Formats: sequence, C-alpha cells, structure tokens
Amino acid sequence: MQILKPKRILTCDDDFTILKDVCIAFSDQIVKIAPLNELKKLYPNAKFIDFSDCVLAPAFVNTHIHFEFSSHKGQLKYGDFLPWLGSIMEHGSEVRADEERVKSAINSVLKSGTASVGAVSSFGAELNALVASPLRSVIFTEAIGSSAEKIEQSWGWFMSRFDAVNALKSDKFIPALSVHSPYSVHKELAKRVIKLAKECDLICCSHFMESLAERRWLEQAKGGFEAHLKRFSLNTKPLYSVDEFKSLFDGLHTLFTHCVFVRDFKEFDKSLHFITHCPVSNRLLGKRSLSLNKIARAGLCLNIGTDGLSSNFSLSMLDELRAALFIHSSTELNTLARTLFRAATSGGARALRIDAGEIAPAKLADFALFNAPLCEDFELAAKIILNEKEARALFIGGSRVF
Ligand code: MCF
Ligand code: FE
Repeated sequence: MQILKPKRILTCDDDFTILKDVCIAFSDQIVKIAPLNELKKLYPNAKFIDFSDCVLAPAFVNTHIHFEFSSHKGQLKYGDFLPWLGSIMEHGSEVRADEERVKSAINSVLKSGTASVGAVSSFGAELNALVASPLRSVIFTEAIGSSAEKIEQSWGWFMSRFDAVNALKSDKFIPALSVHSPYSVHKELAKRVIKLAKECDLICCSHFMESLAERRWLEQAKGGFEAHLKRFSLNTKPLYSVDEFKSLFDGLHTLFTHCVFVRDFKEFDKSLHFITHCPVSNRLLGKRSLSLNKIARAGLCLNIGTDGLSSNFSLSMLDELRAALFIHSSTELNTLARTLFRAATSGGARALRIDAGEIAPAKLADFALFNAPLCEDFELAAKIILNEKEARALFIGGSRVF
C-alpha cells in the first residue's frame, strides 16, 4: 500500500469534483481517499509519498494513435484530406517507424502523463516495444482492403497480425479490432472482422466521416475520391452507403474516429458507440472541426486521440488539449477545458473499456501529477492544459513510471 499527498485532486468524475486536504491510498487500484491521519491509522505500514505541491489527476487515455506512422520527414501533404491520403499511400513505406522511433514515441506519450493508449496497428511493427513499455495498450489490429478478389489475402494478412497480438495478450496488452474506413474495407472483410469482434468480445474502431470528400463519395458517389481511387487502381464505386456502414457496428462496442462530417449524432448508440476526437489531425487534414456541442446534445461519450505523427506534430496529450482549447474557440475557455479534460481521461477509459480515468476507490491506480497552479477550482483544468509541458510524475497500476 502507498499513500500519496497532493495539493488538490482533480477527480474527473461526472461533476468534475475537485478535492482538497485529502490523500489517496492505493496499491494497483485506488483503495481510499481520506485525510492523511485517517489513512495513516488504517495503513500504518504504507509508503508515504509527498506531492503536496502538485495536482493529482487521472492519467490521460489517448484513444487513437498510430505508432507506426512516426517517421515522416515532410513528404506528407497537409491542408486537405485527399492530398494527404494520396501522399501517405505513395510514401507509406518511408514513413514507417523502426523500433527505436516507436520507443521514442512511447516515451513522449508517457511524459505527457498518459497511461493508456488505443493503438491502431497496421503492420504489427510496434507490438514488441509496446509490450515492453509500462503503457496500458489496447491494440486495434487494422483490417484494410477494398478489392473483392483479394479478400482472402487481406483476411489472411489481418488474421496473422491479430494472432500475433493475441499471443501477447495480458491485462495491460488488450487485443481489439479496427475496420479502417468505409472507403477502404470491402463489405465481406468488414463483416468477418465484426463477427470476430462479437465472438471474442473485442472492442472495435473505425475512421468515419473524416472528410467532406468521404461524405460526398458515400452519399453521391461523386467528388475527389473517384480520381483518388483511380490513381491507385482501386474500386471506383462506393462500398457502402453511410447508414449501411454504420449499421455494421450495431450492438458492438465501437470507437468512431473523427466524425467531423457526421450529419446526425442521434443515430449512434449512446451505450456502445464512442466518438473519438483528433483535433490537430482534423486541422491538418481539413478546415472543419468536430462539433462538441452536437456530441453533448446527443449524449455521446467524447474521447480524445492524437492520431499518428503522420497527421500531428506531437503525441503529447497536453499538446493535443492545448490545441483543442484554441480550435474550439467559440466555447467559454474554462468550460471547454473541463470538457476536454474529462474526454481525455474518464471518456477515454470508458471508450477503451478500461476501469480507470477517474480518481475514485476501486479504479486502477493510473494517475499523473502536475505542478499545482495558484488558481480557483473552476480554472484548474485550463491552467494545467495551458501551462504544463510534461507531467511531474506518472503512476500506472500503482507503479511509478517516472
Ligand atoms: O486517422 C488518420 C487519417 N485517416 C486515416 N488513416 C490514418 C490516419 N493516420 C494514419 N492512418 C493510416 C491508416 O491506419 O494510414 C494508412 C492506414 O493504415 C493508409 S490509409 C489508406
Ligand atoms: Fe487515425
């Protein structure tokens, strides 16, 4: 047992409660939150850790990250989605990270106070580094392939990578599945992946409604996608309507990533569908941002991912939240900061089906410490997001990472 004394606790519960003059007792889980003298009486042999100049907060959960795309040197085109997609398909092998790059990416993730990631795995090149790291990882093995003739090939490639993930499975390395997107995955392939997810009780994710080009393509079979697909000799008819694609995920725990061009969020299932927001990626690959108000009105759980370095300048959740504060400039600053902080912690944990993301008894002891700003409670989230470049300390499952 350990007892930690912070200056304030940002619980990230539903009411965004902030606690003062209390400590937490924890092992791999949080056991009790109470005044120090009470905890010392209950656990006289516990190790005492003094962080009385820090704010204790749940560690961040980065729900969408591509570690393998960490190595581009300017070859990728920014500003609009299709030029980016063309550039990543053209330079795909050059931007793939080797193990050293993946390790340094993992390190920057940890330094930002992140304990858990939802890692989209396209090739399986990041698995060993993730297993060896302290991170809690949900590995979304990606299915991709639009050709009817190559279904067996795409499925075989997918299953071999999924088997490799499964072989490494542990309580900190959790298999999951990804259907890349409606424009890149054949119906038969998607159905097989979803059947597997249901049979094995795995969570799923998909890039969805990321660009106007994607929406135009699915709704009207028009726009820039046709020329893009022709360029790579791919199927030049949409593979689904929007509803058809979305209904593949009925009854399945799914993270829908981006959703910038979703028309009606009421179509999603509040208890099983989660909206993953990648603010910087959306800015670099387009002009529109996700409507946080629409998501709140539909009662959906918001969570946040950095996406990969192929569409970001950083994998730090602090950088991502800072950018989001400026991107969503029509919302009152402190209110927005609280929404973002919850999305980056409890929202992410719910989306990844991890029992963390809140400072409360029985939750996993995944938490970060940040320098305590001299401010009122209602400003605390904004001040941490604005001022902190790295966490002061990070605990994952009760073990101190740094
Ligand atoms: O989320 C961004 C933008 N949307 C789609 N895909 C990716 C993103 N970042 C990396 N990717 C990967 C994707 O996983 O790009 C590859 C896929 O493996 C090529 S997309 C045909
Ligand atoms: Fe992505």
